[in-house]
Amino acid sequence: MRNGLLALVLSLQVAVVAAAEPSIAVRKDDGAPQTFDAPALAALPQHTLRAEAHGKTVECSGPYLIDVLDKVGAPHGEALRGKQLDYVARVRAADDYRVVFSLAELDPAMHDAVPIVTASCNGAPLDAKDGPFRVIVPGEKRPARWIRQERN
Ligand SMILES: Nc1nc2c(c(=O)[nH]1)N[C@H]1C(S)=C(S)[C@@H](COP(=O)(O)O)O[C@H]1N2
Ligand SMILES: [Mo]
Repeated sequence: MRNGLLALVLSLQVAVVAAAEPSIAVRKDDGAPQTFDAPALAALPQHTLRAEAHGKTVECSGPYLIDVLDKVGAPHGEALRGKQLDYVARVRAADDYRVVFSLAELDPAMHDAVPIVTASCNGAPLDAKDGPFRVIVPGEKRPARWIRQERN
């Protein structure tokens, strides 16, 4: 546990290894990381959402972030209740930018519009600045948690 206030830390690390297929690594607490490349993410149920950033609407598709976290045992739906409501997902990008989501705001059974992990917006793959993967967060007034892969 990295933070004494938290019963569980779920960490989604976005990382690109030069010689390998781009993938994201997801880890629950200090468990073993599980990696997802583009085909693995595409194999999960896909959702398309429209969201606004800097006054422009984008349409992006991909799995719900919670469905990726489900693969390492994150509770959602009926299982997300009581003591689980302080569980968080930490997301880290290659530039070490970090954001946090509570599981409750990732779960479509709890929240109206929930974040996806996308590899393509407006019908095109993300470019090198934003991609290969980006979390799109509907309903945010600033896209500060639209965490993208970036190399500064
Ligand atoms: N990896 C990473 N993601 C990030 C950031 C960052 O510095 N690094 N900045 C955030 C902030 S504060 C904003 S406003 C948006 C900016 O996205 P844009 O470059 O597509 O406008 O990306 C967010 N995602
Ligand atoms: Mo920002």
